[in-house]
Amino acid sequence: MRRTSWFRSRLLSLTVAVSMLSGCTLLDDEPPPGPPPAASREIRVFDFADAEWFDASVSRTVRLKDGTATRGDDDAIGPMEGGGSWKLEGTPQFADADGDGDEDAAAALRTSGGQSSNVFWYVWLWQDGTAQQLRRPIASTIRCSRPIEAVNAVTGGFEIHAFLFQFGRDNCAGGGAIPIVYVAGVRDGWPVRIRPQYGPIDTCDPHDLVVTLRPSGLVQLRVDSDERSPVVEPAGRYDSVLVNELAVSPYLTPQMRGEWVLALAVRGEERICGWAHVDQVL
Ligand SMILES: [Ca+2]
Repeated sequence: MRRTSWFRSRLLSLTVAVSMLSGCTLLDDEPPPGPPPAASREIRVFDFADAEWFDASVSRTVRLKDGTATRGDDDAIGPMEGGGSWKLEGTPQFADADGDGDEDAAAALRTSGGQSSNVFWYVWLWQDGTAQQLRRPIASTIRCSRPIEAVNAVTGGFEIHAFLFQFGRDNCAGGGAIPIVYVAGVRDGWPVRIRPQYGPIDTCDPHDLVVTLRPSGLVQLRVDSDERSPVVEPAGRYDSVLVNELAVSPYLTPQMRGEWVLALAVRGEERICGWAHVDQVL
């Protein structure tokens, strides 16, 4: 309190001095200093248990009622063979993830059935008076990976505590062993990692990205495997770019490898994670 009074008195005396010098009355023209307005909390009353969700784990839309949904085997293919069931998982968390002043939510959907046992966390943005789900998850766990430890609201987004599943190192019984912590936010409508380093939601695992490429031209890193997604940084030249073995496997056709690759770009001591178009790195 004492510091506040001191600060106010300093501000007042400074303002008076400036007014006297300039001959105008700043006190009348300037709004009083104070904290920014609190984020709107309207999303807290949104009913996630009775809403339409997009399940990215099986690429389906599902309508929850009282927090659950079931579907028979009518159109089941692949992982949902035998039908599936869905359930609102955990407790939604609230934070302003895109910085527009309105609180957004992170909420999770569990998918069960066939070979599926998935939990995906999604951001729901508060827009136009309602909550709108982003289709790309900010955290996900599937049958063989360990459960997500926690998703907590923090300043500017959601902090995820999870375990990294490493193909070839971890097995289905044990799940992932390496703990990872990151904060997810939203930029231009895309889920992104905002801490500890800005980039994709995906983890650039140095144990997985072991193939060194030396692209001669500019490489544009993006936060997702999509030309419309935000850039991680301006297109640049890198000492090298690390990708996984599948990205260069001679046993896969270009179609199977896809047009995008998760890459760890090396520039001196820096390591920048992002999605690169294969034409720029191969
Ligand atoms: Ca917001």
